[in-house]
Amino acid sequence: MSPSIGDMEPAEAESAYFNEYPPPKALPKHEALARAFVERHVEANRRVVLVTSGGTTVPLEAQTVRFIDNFSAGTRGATSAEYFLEQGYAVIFLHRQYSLLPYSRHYSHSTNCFLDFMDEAAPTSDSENPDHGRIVVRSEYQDQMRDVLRKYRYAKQNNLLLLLPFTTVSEYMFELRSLAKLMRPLGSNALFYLAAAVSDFFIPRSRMAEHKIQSSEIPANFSDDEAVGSNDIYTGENAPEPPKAGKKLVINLDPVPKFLHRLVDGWAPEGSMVVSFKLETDPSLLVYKAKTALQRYSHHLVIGNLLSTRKWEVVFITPDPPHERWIRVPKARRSKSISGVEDQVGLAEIKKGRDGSGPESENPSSDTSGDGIEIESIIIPELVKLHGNMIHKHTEASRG
Ligand code: 9Z3
Repeated sequence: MSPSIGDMEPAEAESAYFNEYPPPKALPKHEALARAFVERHVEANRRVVLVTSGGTTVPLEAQTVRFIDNFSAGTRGATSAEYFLEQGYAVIFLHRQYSLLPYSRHYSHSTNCFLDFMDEAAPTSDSENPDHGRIVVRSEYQDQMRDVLRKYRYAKQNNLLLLLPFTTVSEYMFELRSLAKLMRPLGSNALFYLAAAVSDFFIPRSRMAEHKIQSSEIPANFSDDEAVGSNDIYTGENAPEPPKAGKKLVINLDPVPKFLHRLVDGWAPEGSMVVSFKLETDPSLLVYKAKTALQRYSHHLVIGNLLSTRKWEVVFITPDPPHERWIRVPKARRSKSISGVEDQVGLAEIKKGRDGSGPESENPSSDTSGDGIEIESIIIPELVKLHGNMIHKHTEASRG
């Protein structure tokens, strides 16, 4: 039996994985766009960040009817992209198709439906149709929408934001590999911010059903030459006596190869900064898992977050002291979150000699207006400082 990809060395796993899948149809077009984008910003000596965002799908069939997905809506990625743009970065936004996008995210939630921001004004005497008023933004939203619209238009007009979509986990991998290589001319001005929730498991192409997995037996005397025999249909383990209601489907998934090694050691530009995210649900595991990831891949920063508190706190795990640094939205500035559990803020921090003043006292903010702030407005400026330090060190080192 040939070894599974999970048992191979990183470079071997890379060719085995990428040989198994056809590249995404949109890849050549995305590459052309990214090449031109990178060239423009190399010329301007601008920093460029690749932000990955949203979940990935894991198809169960080659002609995909069903797939496995995850919870990520792409809030972290889309919000972070806006703050990177504010910091003067150009952003390649590699996102799950239909997940949240920078700027338009403010109006695309079902709870924030753009139609609720609009109104029809009273018809005026010069209206073409006396029944038709102009469509306008409601007066209470004018300031907020003007602000978002201006930033959006600025990013677009100055070619600072490149939106590239993917859907499946393999499309994500192909795109990431190509983009990282295309970013090489940027050198240390390149930053990788891997916020996408990438599936850890997949069905290798060689074991994947071509057609829709059947939930009931195909009759033995079914003799259409075009049809697939019921024995050929991938359904995993069938119950010995299939219940009348239908077959059981057992899905057998392989681990997705960890390409962070390849990104850090091969694809990404020399001197660039690589930041990955670690997501956990168990507070007692978060710091341990984030530290292990940093050691394993020898990159520059792991940002750890818990599913339940991710809007209010994250931990920066770095190779240099202080090694573990918590970033929190002060208590008074935390926005409500439907899925969040505020009681869990602080639980993942291993208490060692803390002054007992409580997690909410960190990152004190002089601004006490009480309005909610987004944690990305704290994360990104901190990260930009770290990236600046790295660029500085790299420039010094190359001067000798
Ligand atoms: C994250 O941890 C992101 O912060 C979230 C953002 C996915 C939690 P939302 O889209 O959520 O704003 O709702 N991303 C990385 C998650 C991940 O899959 N990391 C891998 C892991 O934990 C390592 S690359 O093993």
